Amino acid sequence: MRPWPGVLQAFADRLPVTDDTPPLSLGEGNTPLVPSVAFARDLPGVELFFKWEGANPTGSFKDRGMVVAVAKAAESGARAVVCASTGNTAASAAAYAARAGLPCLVVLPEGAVASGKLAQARVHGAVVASVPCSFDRALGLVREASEVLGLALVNSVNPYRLEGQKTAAFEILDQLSSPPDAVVLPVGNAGNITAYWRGFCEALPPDRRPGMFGVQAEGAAPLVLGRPVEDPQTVATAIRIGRPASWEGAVRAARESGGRVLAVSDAEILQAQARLAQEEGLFAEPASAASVAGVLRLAREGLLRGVVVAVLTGHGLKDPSAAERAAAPVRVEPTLQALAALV
Ligand code: AN7
Repeated sequence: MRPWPGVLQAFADRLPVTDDTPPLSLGEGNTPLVPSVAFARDLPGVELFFKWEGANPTGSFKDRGMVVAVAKAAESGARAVVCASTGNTAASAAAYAARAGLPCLVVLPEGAVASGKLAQARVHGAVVASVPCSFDRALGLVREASEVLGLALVNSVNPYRLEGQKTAAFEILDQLSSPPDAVVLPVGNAGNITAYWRGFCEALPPDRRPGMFGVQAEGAAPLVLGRPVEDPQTVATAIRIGRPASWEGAVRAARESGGRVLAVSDAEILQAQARLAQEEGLFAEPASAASVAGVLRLAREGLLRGVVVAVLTGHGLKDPSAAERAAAPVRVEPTLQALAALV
């Protein structure tokens, strides 16, 4: 049987792979680029696609970078991997560490991680530490811990993470007949927008690169405010980050590409999430829906045209609270008549 190809296999020539890098894969990457069927009337002059990163093995884009970071950790003989996380990084680190046979320690901000992500970290056998502080402080803590305790840090400050994540840009170029005009994605710690921009810069000459538009939540928008946010708040817990580690990378991506970073409200995020689910058939988590809220906002301001890719970074099943806002099941008698009355 041929090995199931993942990011390390598909992009070996564009990643820091050596003969000693273990062939780690859960079949990550190669995610669908789904054309929008529902938003056309809101978006005159725009052709919208969704890069459906929820289709990755652990349900988020994190798998692209994590497979590289964990493979390189194993290659270097690391005794364990460690990360701080708003949830998806932890889920991905736990899964890839399990597969690589490495112990994994994840540090999560207490009470601020969606239930599905916490379940993933636990079920994959990571040691899960819940700390009563923000993500930003937890990241500071694991940065120190990785140095003092000699653990491989697999947050996106690890350069292998961004190397792996840039492969999403390569895929988008393979999936479209010509480069998109704009790419819109949610921004938390700002690793992903930095990685996409790197990918487009490696693959395209300057005049063909898309505008990069980063979307933050209004209550957690340090890049829009131009200063760190001490107590970030948003329903999109994945991007509840006040001091992005890749701050400079995000600013540079937006500036050099002719894009920008904007903020949307929690109400806009939840409405976009519901529309994605009900009109497109895509169940994305709130942070991912922020990119669609951003597309709608940018279009209203006349800032988008042509082919636009909205990155849906994570699966909605990770955070099932959306179902509680949607219509509840109706209890009916088990009869044909009762069902007929419903449709
Ligand atoms: C679904 O898991 O930071 O700007 O610790 O889970 O690269 O941080 C997650 C971030 C967007 C933001 N969408 O990406 C973590 C974490 C989803 C996310 C982001 C995250 P970055």
